[in-house]
Order: sequence, then C-alpha cells, then structure tokens
Amino acid sequence: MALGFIPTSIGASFSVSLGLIPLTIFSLRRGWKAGIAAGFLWGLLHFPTGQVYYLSVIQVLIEYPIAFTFGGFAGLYATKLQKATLAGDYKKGYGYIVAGAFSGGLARYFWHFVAGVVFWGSYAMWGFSPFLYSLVMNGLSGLATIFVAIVVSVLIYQKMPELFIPKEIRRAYQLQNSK
Ligand code: 218
Repeated sequence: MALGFIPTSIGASFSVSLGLIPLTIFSLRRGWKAGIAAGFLWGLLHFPTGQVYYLSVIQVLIEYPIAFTFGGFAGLYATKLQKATLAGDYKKGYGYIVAGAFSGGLARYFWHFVAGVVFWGSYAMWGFSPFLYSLVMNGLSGLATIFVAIVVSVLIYQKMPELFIPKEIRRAYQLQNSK
C-alpha cells in the first residue's frame, strides 16, 4: 500500500503498480490462500487511504476487492518454488517466480481490463474502441507491473532465497536431512 504512494501513473489508465512486488513475494512465501487474503486486504486499504477511482459501485467492486484479491494467485507456485530452492535448483526457482508473478499479475489485470471495457470506454483516446483502449492500457500497465515485480523478486531471490521459504518449512527440511 505504501509503495502505491510513489507516483508511477500517466493519466487514469496507465500505471505501474509497485505494491504487486511485496504481494508477489508474500504469496510465493506463504501460498495462494494467504496471498489472496493479503491481496483482498490491499484492495480494501484503498478505501480508508482515499486511493479509489470511483465510476460506479460495480466498477469499484471489480477493481478493488476483486482485482486485488486475484493478485495473490502468485502463490500457486509457492510449493514448487520452495521445493526447487531447497534442492538448490535456483534456475527452476527463477522460472517459478516468473510463473507466479504472471499468474497473479494477469489474473488481476484481467479484471481491470473487464472494468475498462465496460466502465472506462468514455476515456478512450486516439479514436480507439473501449475494447481496444482497455486492452492496450491494461495490457501495458499489467506487463510493466509484472516486469518490475519479476525483476525485484529475482534480485531479492538471488541475495536471500530463504525469504521465499517460511522458517517452519526450512526447519522441517533441515531436520529431515540431519537424520
Ligand atoms: C481503460 C481503463 N482505464 C482505467 C482503469 C482503472 N484502473 C486500471 C488499473 C488499475 C486500477 C486500480 C487502481 O490503480 C484501476 C482503477 C481501467 N480499469 N481501465
């Protein structure tokens, strides 16, 4: 939420969502259930912090509680990432970070795309149709956001891979290998 206060937007339709970086890392560490719970809370926090773009009730429901919750689906790759990392296979680990960031990012921006077609059509520039305008803006925003989340997550993974593995899983693994 705090990272969201760093200005990265151009108009109302393009922005790089820096908050997806910690949500991706958290989801890859704790799994998709904890991830979507965190994503849901992140979506709700836009209300008390006054960060909501409001066009209609349905649009707001889609773009905040729903879209942000889907960001937690990076956690679908948590178990695979942890197994690869504990086995020392960091190359595979990079692949799972990329897959996780794409899963959460695409799932979230799919909802912004839907809201864009239905509710943001009157903002369409350059004579684009609502469909094309939403596809281009949310596609570019989503890809830029996913790219930044991947770069930062991979850099952190290289420096401290253990951040992606909860302490209790690390301990269980160490116990098993000391027997
Ligand atoms: C075409 C278009 N323009 C704007 C929006 C609104 N939107 C897009 C991405 C992310 C968010 C969440 C807060 O940053 C919002 C409100 C859209 N969906 N489509």
